Amino acid sequence: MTTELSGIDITAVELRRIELPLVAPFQTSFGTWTFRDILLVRVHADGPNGPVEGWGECVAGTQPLYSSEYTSAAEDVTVEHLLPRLFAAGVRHADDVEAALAEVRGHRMAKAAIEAAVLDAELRAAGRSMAEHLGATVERVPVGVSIGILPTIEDLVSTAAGHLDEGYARVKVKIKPGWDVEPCRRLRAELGADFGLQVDANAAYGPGDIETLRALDQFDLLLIEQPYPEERIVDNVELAQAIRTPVCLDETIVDEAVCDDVLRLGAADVINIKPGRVGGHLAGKRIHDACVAAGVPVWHGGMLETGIGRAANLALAALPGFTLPGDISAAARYWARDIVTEPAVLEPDGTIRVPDGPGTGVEVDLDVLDAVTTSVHLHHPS
Ligand code: SMG
Ligand code: MG
Repeated sequence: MTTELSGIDITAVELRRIELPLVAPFQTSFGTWTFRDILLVRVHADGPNGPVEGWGECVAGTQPLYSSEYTSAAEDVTVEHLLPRLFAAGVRHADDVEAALAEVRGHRMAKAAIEAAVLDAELRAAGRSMAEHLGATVERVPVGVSIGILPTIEDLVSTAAGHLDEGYARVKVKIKPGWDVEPCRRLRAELGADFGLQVDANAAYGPGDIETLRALDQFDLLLIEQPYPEERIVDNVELAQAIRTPVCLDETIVDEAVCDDVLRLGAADVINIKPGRVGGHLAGKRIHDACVAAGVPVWHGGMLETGIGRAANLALAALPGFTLPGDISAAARYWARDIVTEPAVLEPDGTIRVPDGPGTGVEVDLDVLDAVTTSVHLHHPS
């Protein structure tokens, strides 16, 4: 990453909460999401050629169920602890956001949204795309779709078949104890041996479940994602040795240091990168680089983002180490309407185009956004 960008002077930061209904309920081992309650960060700044703005999306959920972070906590820490430090440090470059906020522990999703907004504004000021800035090597990225736990296995088979017909490069199925081996068996029996299939447990299992997890080996899965709780790193080493299915970590990888431990211990065969979870797209890029150096494949996760967050994710997912399809689906998979930016669409070959305009390359539709906004506050330096 270079800092040849000339920087911006931040004049104000808008924090906006929006609420968007999902097109269908999304159930995981930890709960069901029917809508998204999202904190957006909008940076207003002066650039070398005049005023610019940039947007960042916080991926925290309404409740602290996927991780300890949640939307109201992200808003609170941003107002009380992060923006005062951002302003006091006089940050002019996205590269400097992480250091300015470092003394606040954790709260990576909140920090990531601030960094994303500063980066978007700085790149728009420079007329440069986020994809190019991060080091993208492709113009389109292969994508899959993540399917929640459904009322019946028949529903799952027909939903998966529908997404494969649409052209998605693979499907990911949420699992939990009691909804694991049989759903996979039926998917393989009815949809064939050849399509890309992976599963995500969202930490619902423990070492006592190893026989169930080994039973999944027969289905030739691309990977099993986050079988055990976030902190159980050594148990993952044992699991990775005990089963054939590649073990992937999501929730565990909260930053570069943990990723380093995981790589050194051999606790994962594959790493899921979510910029929000690791504190930003710049940290996400560094984790990508570390995984590439270690020979460990990565793929881009998703947090049911709007077009704002998804555009930034597409830029990162275009880096060369992202060799597996991402959880970056078309807008229509998430939202019945909204849609706060031009919608991401699935290409017939199972890819989504990486925006190449300045910053994230998408424009926010303020009329649509205003209609779904539940609160908005403007914060100024000093
Ligand atoms: O954005 O398509 C998406 C969702 C992908 O399954 C997805 N995300 O653990 O990977 C994961 C989950 C986290 C969100 S669950 C509500
Ligand atoms: Mg996951």
